[in-house]
Amino acid sequence: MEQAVLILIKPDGLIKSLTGNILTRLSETKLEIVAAKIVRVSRELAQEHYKHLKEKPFFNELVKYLQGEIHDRKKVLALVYWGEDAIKKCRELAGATNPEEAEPTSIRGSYGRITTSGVYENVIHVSSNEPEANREIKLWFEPGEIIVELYPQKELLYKEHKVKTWA
Ligand code: 3AN
Repeated sequence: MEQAVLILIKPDGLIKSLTGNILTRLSETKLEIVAAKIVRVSRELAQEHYKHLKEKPFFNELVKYLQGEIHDRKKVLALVYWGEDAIKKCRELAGATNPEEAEPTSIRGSYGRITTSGVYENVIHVSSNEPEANREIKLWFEPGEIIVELYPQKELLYKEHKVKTWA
């Protein structure tokens, strides 16, 4: 079954210069990249992304981590991969959530760690299932930023809507 998955290379992945390694590993899946961008993550976006973990004791630290406040690297690389069994393939490569339990050759097993504050710094986010992938992709990307039509779209006509353009 063809499906889409959201991948985030988190601030620890970026500060450790792991982007190239991670993209090379992901290319083993033969999936297609259909969207990619660098994002400065707002508190609102991070909270919405991790809303299923709102009640966890590590929630605030996790939000700060995704915003890059822990690594002083305030950005993430967001990508959408698309193709056959995309979620399963990417999650296998990523490895378990806890980097110490992750298979040693997986991305998290190779590069993740547990900080003294207890948050798992696991370098990469991969959507956990199809409904979550759909929710997350719509949260991180606008329709025009994805080169295929993954979801139904609608057109709105905005009047006196301020947009930025090159000067
Ligand atoms: P995954 O990212 O593998 O889908 P989630 O969504 O349960 O796992 O967790 C999101 C993030 O929250 C993880 N990537 C990790 O950084 C952090 N996290 C999850 N569980 C824990 C935990 N028990 N202790 C500390 N941090 C955690």
